[in-house]
Amino acid sequence: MAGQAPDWIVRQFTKQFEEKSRSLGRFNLAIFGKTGVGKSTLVNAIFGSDLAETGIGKPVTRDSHLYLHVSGCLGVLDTRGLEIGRDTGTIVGELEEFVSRMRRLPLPEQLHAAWYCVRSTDNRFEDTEEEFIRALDRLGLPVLVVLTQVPFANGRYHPAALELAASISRRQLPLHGEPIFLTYAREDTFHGYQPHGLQALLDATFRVAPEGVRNALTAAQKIDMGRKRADAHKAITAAAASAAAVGAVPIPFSDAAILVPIQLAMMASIAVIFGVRIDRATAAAVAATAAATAGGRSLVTGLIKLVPGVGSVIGGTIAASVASGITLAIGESWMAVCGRIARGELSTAAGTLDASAVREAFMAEFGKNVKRGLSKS
Ligand SMILES: Nc1nc2c(ncn2[C@@H]2O[C@H](COP(=O)(O)OP(=O)(O)OP(=O)(O)O)[C@@H](O)[C@H]2O)c(=O)[nH]1
Ligand SMILES: [Mg+2]
Repeated sequence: MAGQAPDWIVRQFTKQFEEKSRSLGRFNLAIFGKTGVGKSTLVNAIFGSDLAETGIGKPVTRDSHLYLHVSGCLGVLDTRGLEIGRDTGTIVGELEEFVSRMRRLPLPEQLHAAWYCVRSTDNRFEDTEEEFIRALDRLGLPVLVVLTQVPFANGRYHPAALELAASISRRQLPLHGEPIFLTYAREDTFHGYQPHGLQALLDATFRVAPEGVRNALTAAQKIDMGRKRADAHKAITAAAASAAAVGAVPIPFSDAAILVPIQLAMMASIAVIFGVRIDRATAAAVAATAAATAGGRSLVTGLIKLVPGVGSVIGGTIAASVASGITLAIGESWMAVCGRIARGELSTAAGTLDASAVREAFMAEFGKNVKRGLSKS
C-alpha cells in the first residue's frame, strides 16, 4: 500500500518542490582573498561540497574575471586569474560594473554579502587588502573579514592569530559592527584541529544579509539545523491551519483531493529548507507516504463517524482537529527524515537517496508522531 502512489501525487509534489525552490530565491555570497587561503574549503564547510564538485562556475560576462557558481538557492561569486594587491583596480572595476548592472535586477540576482578571507598563518594584512575592503563597502556590499586556518588548541587560539585580528581591527574597517572572525573550516587529523568559528560567521552573515534572502540562506547552509527546523515549523503550522480550515467545513469532501495537496506543499517546503535533492524516485517515495497517510486520515474520520451522536453533533470540529493533527504529524515526521538526509543518511552506496529507506524512515516517524499530533490538536 505504501509502495505505490497515484501519478498525480508524484507530479504535484515535484511541481510544488520546483515552485518552492523558485520562490525561495537565492542568497549570493561574494568571497575574496588571496589564492590558497582556504576560500573554497570555508564555503564547502558551511554550504556543502556541491559547489566545489560542480566545477568552475560561469564568468558573469564574457572576459570577466568574476565567476558565479549557482547551486539551488546559493550563489557564490569569486575571482579567477586576478590577485588582490596586484590587480585590485581591475577587480574593483569589474565588480563595480557587475554591481551597478545587478542593482536593476530583482533581489535574488544581487550580491548580498562578502567574506574577505585572510589566512591566519600568513601573519599579515596588507594596505591593498584594506583598500579592497573599503572599495567593497563603497559598492554597498556588507563585508565580513574572516581569518582562515586559525589554530585552536587547549581552549586557546594561536596568539599570532589573535594579534593579527587585533591589528586588522585597529584599521577601523567598515564592518557593520562585526568582529574579525576566527575560523577553521576542515578537521586536521595530524594536528588534531577541529573546525571552529563557522556558526559565528554564519550568524553574522544572517545579520548583514537583507531580510528578503534570509530564508534562502537558511536553506543554503548546512551547519545550523536549528534555523532549518524553525523555518520548517512555520511551514508546518501554516499547513496544519489550512488543513483544519478544510476539515472544519461540514460538507462532504474527498480527503485525498483537498488535504493531500496541502500536505504535499508543506513537504515540498520542508525538503527545500533542508536542501534535499528531489529526483523522480524520491518524489515517488514521498508521494507514496503522503498517499498512505491520506488513507489513514480517511480511516480515522471514518471511525469517528461511526460513533453514534458524535459525528452529527461535533463532526466538523473533530474532522478539523484530525485534519490538522495528521498534517502536523506528517510535517514533523518529514522534517525528521529531511534532517537525516541532510546529515548524509538514507543514501544508497552510490550516494543517491535510497527511496525505500526514506519511505520506511518516514513511516516509522509517522507512527510515533501521529498520536501526538492528534492529541495536540
Ligand atoms: N585542514 C584544513 N585545511 C585547509 C583549511 N582551509 C584550507 N585548507 C587547505 O588549504 C589549501 C587551499 O585551500 P582552498 O580552500 O582551496 O583555498 P582557496 O582560497 O579556495 O584557493 P584558490 O581558489 O586557489 O584561490 C587546501 O589544500 C585546503 O585543504 C582548513 O580549515 N583546514
Ligand atoms: Mg578556491
